[in-house]
Amino acid sequence: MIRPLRAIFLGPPGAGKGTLTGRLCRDFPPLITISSGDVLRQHISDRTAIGVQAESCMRQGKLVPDKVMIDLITSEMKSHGLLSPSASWILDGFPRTEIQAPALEEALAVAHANINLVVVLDVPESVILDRIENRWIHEPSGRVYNLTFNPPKVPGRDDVTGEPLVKRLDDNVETFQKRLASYRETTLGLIDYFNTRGLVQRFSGTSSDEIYPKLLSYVKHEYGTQHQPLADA
Ligand code: G5P
Ligand code: MG
Repeated sequence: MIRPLRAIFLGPPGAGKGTLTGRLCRDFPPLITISSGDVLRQHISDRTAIGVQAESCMRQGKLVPDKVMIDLITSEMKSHGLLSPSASWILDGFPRTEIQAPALEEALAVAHANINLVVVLDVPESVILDRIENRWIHEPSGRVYNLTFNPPKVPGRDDVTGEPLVKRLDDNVETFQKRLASYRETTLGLIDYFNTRGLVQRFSGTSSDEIYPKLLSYVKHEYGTQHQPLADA
């Protein structure tokens, strides 16, 4: 069996989407992930027009308008050569509304590269607030740290570049509650949308270390002969 992986990752804020997609890309080298949040943060840092609009939405825990996100992520996929039947990729955080999903599927249908997996992370809300308060990121790469779970080797510095780590503008209790509400209101409906096509696989747990071996084993089993995994867990 040789099958490209074309996956969407869904889950509440702080569920570990970035952490787990990062591990899969490490273990399946040809795999590429695009995080919609990381793309937006890069625009904010570059002070583009999209960045200015996104910053205001993110500060309020609101979603960025669908049209902006659809154009942004499909052109990002295009520039990475992902609109092709042979490419393997994971989208983290996009699509997340019932308007974004069919628009993405339309672009993928033209490229004969339809989504073949939707991963839903079930992590209890009670454990994720604490994660967010302790999160630090390396903005240019999107690498994510947590002061207790995976602290940087040198405090305040990225492990790879040594550059300073920063807090995300939306990682505070008030905005986090709004992000959670937005997830419940919009993204939960999307899970039903993909469920009707038989694409959804749920992975549950209270820790990324508990979820990752299950995820790795599934991906290895379904797609593993094309991407040789480097590690078992
Ligand atoms: P984002 O950037 O997509 P969210 O809210 O969906 O943001 P977030 O917060 O990035 O999701 P995550 O990626 O699921 O969470 O989680 P993560 O970063 O891997 O882990 C969270 C923290 O926990 C990290 O510090 C990590 O180290 C730690 N951690 C991981 N596992 C464990 C564990 O097992 N134990 C412990 N103790 N810690 C752990 O979107 C942000 C905003 O951008 C806009 C919206 O405004 C959105 O609010 N946006 C969009 N708007 C419209 N449409 C879209 N498609 C949009 N995409 C983004
Ligand atoms: Mg993330």
